[in-house]
Amino acid sequence: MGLKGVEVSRVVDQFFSDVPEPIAFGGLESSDPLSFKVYQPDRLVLGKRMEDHLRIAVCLWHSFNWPGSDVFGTGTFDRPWLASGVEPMAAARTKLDAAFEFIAKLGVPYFCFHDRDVAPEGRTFAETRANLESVVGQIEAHMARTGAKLLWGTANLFSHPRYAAGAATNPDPAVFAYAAAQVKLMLDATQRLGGQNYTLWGGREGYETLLNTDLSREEAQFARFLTLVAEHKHKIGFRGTLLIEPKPQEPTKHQYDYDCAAVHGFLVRHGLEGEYRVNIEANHATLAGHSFHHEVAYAVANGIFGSIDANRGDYQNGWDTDQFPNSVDELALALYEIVRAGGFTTGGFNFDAKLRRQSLARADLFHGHIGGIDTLARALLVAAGMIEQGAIERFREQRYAGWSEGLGASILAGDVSLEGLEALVGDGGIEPRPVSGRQELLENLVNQAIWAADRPAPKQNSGG
Ligand code: XLS
Ligand code: NI
Ligand code: NI
Repeated sequence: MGLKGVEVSRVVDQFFSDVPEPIAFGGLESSDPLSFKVYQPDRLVLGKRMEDHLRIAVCLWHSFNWPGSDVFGTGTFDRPWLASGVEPMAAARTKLDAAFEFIAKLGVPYFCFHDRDVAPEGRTFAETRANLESVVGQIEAHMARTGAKLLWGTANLFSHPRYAAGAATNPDPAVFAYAAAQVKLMLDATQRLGGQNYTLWGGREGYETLLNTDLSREEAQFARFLTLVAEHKHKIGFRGTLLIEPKPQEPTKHQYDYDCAAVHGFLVRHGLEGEYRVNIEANHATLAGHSFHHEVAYAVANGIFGSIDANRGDYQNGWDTDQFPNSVDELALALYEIVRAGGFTTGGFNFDAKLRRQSLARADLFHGHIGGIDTLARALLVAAGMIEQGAIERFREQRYAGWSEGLGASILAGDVSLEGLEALVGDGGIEPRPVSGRQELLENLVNQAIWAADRPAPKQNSGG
């Protein structure tokens, strides 16, 4: 195509001109597809603004740095800055213009990006670093102009051929060093931009075949890498949270950060459990054979819950389809765990979701996000309803009540031995009586909360 930089910036001056106004709340009665049906940033839910509960972010990779290609075909999307022949730094600038126009029109508070989404790799590391530094200055200006904030930054340690055999877990220490240098730069950039978290997704930290893989070496390397990152965080005084994003496979056959439990075990083995939390992606839970609800509940229960990559998979496909979420039923259960645990601290809902390859219209990016945001908002109302109603929580508490007193408390305190328990049971002093788990009743309560959330917002609770 060979567009020159100047021409490209003119093309994207008002890239989303089909969507002239910021997206507003229209309510369920509105027939305008470019309006929110449920999401009202100022609406109070359990005493907190919807926007502050959900902390929504737009991701720059799928939405602005992916051309709509798949393994069988080239890009289908209208993304002029990705055309071949465009000068890379001019392309980066116009891409950012379009991205921040989108974020501002969508009206969400946060965004997330990889170093390579915004700044091209140069011929040398020094050139790459200079590219990133210059682009970070432009991001700062966009943030000041629009008020958008950085939820998290991350380094792309998987696209370049040097990372084919992994980054931290590469058999070549030179690749480890290169990855470390890249993360150092991006962690610095994240801090400079006031990022709330820094994420590491180990896309190629795993293996293709065990025949050429030394598992124990790779684990030690990975632990060393994550320790270096945590040390640098403290050295520069970065106050955000370090996050690890579990995913079981894809692109490699097996990835070490398989799921929340595998990550947690790894962190504990290496004394890093106080340094990292997890960024849980819905579709990655599906790929690991778990429900999203399970992954969130596991992270909350083990004190490592951090942030969410919102999307959904396809239950018939075994890959990361990254579709926009649209199931209130599924998200309500995850939100129930998050809200009852006190909600996000530094985390939020990042839309790590991509359009389908045939969704060619520029406005489709709005439709994907609007639908996902409304689904989250409705799921939040359902979760709040479940919490306010309280029956599920009461049942769970009462189910374990025996552990807070008498026999249960003395077992947990270590006051009774196996022999002691045998004596107690043998004396006939203990006779367990099975009780109902009440699953159907509890599932009905969830459905009732889903149906009840259809009621319009009470007047005193609705804001602008
Ligand atoms: C890929 C991951 C990736 C991370 C960021 O499957 O979800 O997009 O979120 O590197
Ligand atoms: Ni992700
Ligand atoms: Ni993913």
